[in-house]
Amino acid sequence: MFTRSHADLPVHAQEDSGKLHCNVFLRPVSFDSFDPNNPLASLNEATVPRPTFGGCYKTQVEAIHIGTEGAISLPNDATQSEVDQAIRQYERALLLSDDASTEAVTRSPAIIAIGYSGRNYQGAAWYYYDPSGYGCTPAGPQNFWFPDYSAQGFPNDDLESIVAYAGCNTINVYEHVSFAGQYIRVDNYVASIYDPYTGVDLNNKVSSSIHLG
Ligand SMILES: [Ca+2]
Ligand SMILES: [Ca+2]
Repeated sequence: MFTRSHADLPVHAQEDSGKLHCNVFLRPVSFDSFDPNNPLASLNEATVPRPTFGGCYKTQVEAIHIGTEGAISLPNDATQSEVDQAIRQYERALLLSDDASTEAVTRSPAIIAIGYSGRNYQGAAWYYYDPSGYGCTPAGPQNFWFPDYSAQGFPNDDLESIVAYAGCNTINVYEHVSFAGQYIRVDNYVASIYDPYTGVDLNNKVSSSIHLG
């Protein structure tokens, strides 16, 4: 599904610094039952922890290298397709090692999603991580919450496409911060944040998201 490179990107406001690739580390939340229409009502705890902003970089290779603490390293000229394959191969290798061993291992942060400012996986990219390294795999926490895209320099009202990784294959994206307003459920990936069945269009409107296994 990734056929274009970042070499021919349109000019975007985020490009002023030339750093188009930003890392953000999310935290899981404990909840009883998930109601996508009112997620906050299902929480055991009163507040959702704030994500940690990990900084922005000039290339996807650099952002992922630093975000995964060197676990995923690619040549600087790696294509978007090669990056996608490398992330999925690394996930599979970790799952196989889980099956082969019951010993706890120290993991690097796992990419659970990549969001893009443009449609069709183009533009500025934001890399969402689980710091524990398990994501929504069987041994992982199964859910991650991002309550406010406008906080900590993260681009608000800009998301237009998104890809899920590490078993966090359901992404609920919300129109407003704190999981309010209209939402769209994304399964695995979507090239445009638009639901043809309901007519809901959240392109350039998303302000919070929940990532579920
Ligand atoms: Ca956008
Ligand atoms: Ca919004």
